[in-house]
Amino acid sequence: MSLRLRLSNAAAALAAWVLGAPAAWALGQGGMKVWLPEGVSTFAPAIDRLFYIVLWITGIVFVAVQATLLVFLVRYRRRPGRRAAYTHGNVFVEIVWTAIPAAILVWLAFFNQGAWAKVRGTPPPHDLEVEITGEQFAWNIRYTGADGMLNTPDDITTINQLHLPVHQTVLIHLKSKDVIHSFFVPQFRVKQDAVPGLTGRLWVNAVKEGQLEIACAELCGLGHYRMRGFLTVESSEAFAAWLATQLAEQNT
Ligand SMILES: [Cu+2]
Repeated sequence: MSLRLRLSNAAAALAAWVLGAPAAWALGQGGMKVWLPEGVSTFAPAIDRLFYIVLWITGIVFVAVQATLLVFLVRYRRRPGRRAAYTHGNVFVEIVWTAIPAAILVWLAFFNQGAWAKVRGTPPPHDLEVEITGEQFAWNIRYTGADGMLNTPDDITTINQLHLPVHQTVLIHLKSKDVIHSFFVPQFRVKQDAVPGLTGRLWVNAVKEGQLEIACAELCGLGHYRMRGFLTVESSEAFAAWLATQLAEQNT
């Protein structure tokens, strides 16, 4: 490779390394949604904060490591008359670079214990209960009827249409009919496997009205790509009206 080509490659790599990570970070922070879509659940900010802490730590280490690599590439490049030296490593340095990430991991775990307990611990009292069952290749949604209980004759069911009232705590029972699916609503920061034979329990409280999508985040078969649900977060009144329409349609 010619020196010019090598230099231009190095310059391009340097630009990608040094500019790429902070630029993407800035875009993500600026609401341009490069990293994450807008978070619209009550626990989304806590999850995003953890995400960005990890991104900052790994980003700084990444840039530092790549910059060092570049400096070493230039500084210790092959030169006539200079022999390579053999080194066996340095135990002290290895202990340090193992201990620091370990300490960071432990710190992250303790620091985010509260967020974990909130999202995955005992769900808060709920206003609404929904059962969502994954199936090759659709989401079956089941609402309690007038009796407020699931799996009774007055249930209201839909396929791929999930409506939720805004600012209400919804308890979701997640099931699967056949294979492992994964219920994923990026804006909620919710992703949970639906496992046959098990009922997963999750909860969400949406803070903003809008149209979202449910993705299946587990390769569940040939039709996986079209396993797509539509999620509407709306006012309690609109939700009640929609549910009444569904019930009327079901009874005709
Ligand atoms: Cu699936």
